[in-house]
Amino acid sequence: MKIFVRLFFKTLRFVIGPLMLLWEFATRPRALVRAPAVQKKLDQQCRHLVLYQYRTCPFCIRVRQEIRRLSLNMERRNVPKEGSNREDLVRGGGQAKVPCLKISDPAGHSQWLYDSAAIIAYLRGIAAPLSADDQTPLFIKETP
Ligand SMILES: N[C@@H](CCC(=O)N[C@@H](CS)C(=O)NCC(=O)O)C(=O)O
Repeated sequence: MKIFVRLFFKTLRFVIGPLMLLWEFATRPRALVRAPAVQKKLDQQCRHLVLYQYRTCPFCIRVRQEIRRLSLNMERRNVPKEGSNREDLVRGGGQAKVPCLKISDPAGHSQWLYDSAAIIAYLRGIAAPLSADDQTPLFIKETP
């Protein structure tokens, strides 16, 4: 019986997974285009960020869409059932839950931010001050 239940969920994932990725592609937002100097500054900040994710998790898709919209370039790590990424996530953040944003400081300390809404709020926060600091207009045009 257990094997049938497992097979059922595996099949479900097999069918729903590609549909979710298709949906992610079809609903991808337009990426903001910044002045190169501003983007470069932001890229430097984003080097300290790593998103732990599942490819077909709806909460991760929500975060990835916002990353795309804000044109943030950061590393993403998939978290399979076993492996070093999951071990790092559990050891660092305390939970095997995604999405999770690892925020490292230059001294090597890390904070682990769970919850898609909190991650999106944080990412909007780091993207926003650059427009105020910099005299160059932050968003100069949008691309399709
Ligand atoms: N409220 C959370 C929900 C996150 C969530 O439930 N993530 C699922 C994947 S879709 C998860 O990691 N579950 C634990 C597991 O699969 O081990 C958010 O918005 O990020």
